[in-house]
Amino acid sequence: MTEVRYDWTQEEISKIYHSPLLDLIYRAATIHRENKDYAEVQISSLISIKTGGCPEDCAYCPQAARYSTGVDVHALMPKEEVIAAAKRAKEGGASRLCMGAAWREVRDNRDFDKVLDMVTAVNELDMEVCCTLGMLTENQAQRLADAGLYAYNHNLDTSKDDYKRIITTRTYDERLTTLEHVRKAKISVCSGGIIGLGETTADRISMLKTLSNLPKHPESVPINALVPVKGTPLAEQPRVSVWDMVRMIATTRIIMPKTVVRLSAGRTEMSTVEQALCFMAGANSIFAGEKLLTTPNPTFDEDMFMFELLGLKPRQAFKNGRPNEPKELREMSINEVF
Ligand code: SAM
Ligand code: DTB
Ligand code: SF4
Repeated sequence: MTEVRYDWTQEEISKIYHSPLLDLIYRAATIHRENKDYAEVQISSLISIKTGGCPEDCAYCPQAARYSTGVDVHALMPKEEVIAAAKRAKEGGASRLCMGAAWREVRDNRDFDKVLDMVTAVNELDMEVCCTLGMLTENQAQRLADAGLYAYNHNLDTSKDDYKRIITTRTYDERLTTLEHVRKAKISVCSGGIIGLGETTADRISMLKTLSNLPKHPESVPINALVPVKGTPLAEQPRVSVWDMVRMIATTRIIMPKTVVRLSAGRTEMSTVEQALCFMAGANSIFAGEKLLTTPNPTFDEDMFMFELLGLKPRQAFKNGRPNEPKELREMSINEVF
């Protein structure tokens, strides 16, 4: 069994990232097969429950109010619409629903009460519920856990040094503090980043170092390729090469062997062959459904065709136990992925 380490150094990760590509893929694939049912891919579906008008200045984001991106601003979606979308996602094969809100942070108001209600309702559909709502206090994380939240997504996006170039309205440490609050509430942690922001490879490696040096590895790490959106400061960024995506996924798989690695934004630009390489390199999760939050994504049908072709199968919900199980049981199961 592969040893799980929490003390990876920049030099060690860099050596892995820069190793000859086929050696890198082979090593990642070997670890993947030692640790998991490698043919099983978790399908998560995204729904934007509150869109646009965000006060933050994240340079990549079409939902930041300060950029003219053509994204329509929507208030919080009614619960019935969320449930209908969750049912469609489940029919499409998704075992997890991730609800995203264009908020800087959660406020203790009626909208948060409504989100808690949505969490409970989607949980009752036998789906793993995930939220990505911005920063959380310890108490808010606990309230989400009590409502039945399974996972929380909160990305680091890039390295600590590069952060100020991408976002000035919050700090890296604030991001890490929210991850601590999520961990403390025994919610599964989902945290990763974006490549193609104009970062250096050292920044990518540094972000992976931060994630792999956390007291526990995140249960999922999404690797997004930037979707350049007109109107954002990063609109003219060139698309990332698939080789960079493969290197990033393989390195993540090697240093966090038990983590679910999600091939996230950017799949519409990738061929089936390119995505197959990412699965070979250790990716075992995708976002499915024709939209991410505001940008396009392959349809469920296209993905099912790809799964069939590659011999992949969707992972069932709650393989690691349920959030409402007795606390001790949940503590045991939450980091024993697969
Ligand atoms: N507002 C919350 C937050 O920032 O945590 C939740 C929603 S936010 C849109 C979730 C994540 O989407 C970001 O952290 C970022 O990693 C990703 N994202 C946003 N725009 C993107 C883009 N254009 N391309 C790739 N990923 C993007
Ligand atoms: C993540 O890492 N990627 C997703 C999800 N977590 C919330 C979001 C991707 C957003 C891409 C741009 C958009 O559709 O607005
Ligand atoms: Fe707001 Fe999140 Fe977009 Fe940043 S990434 S502008 S916090 S919605």
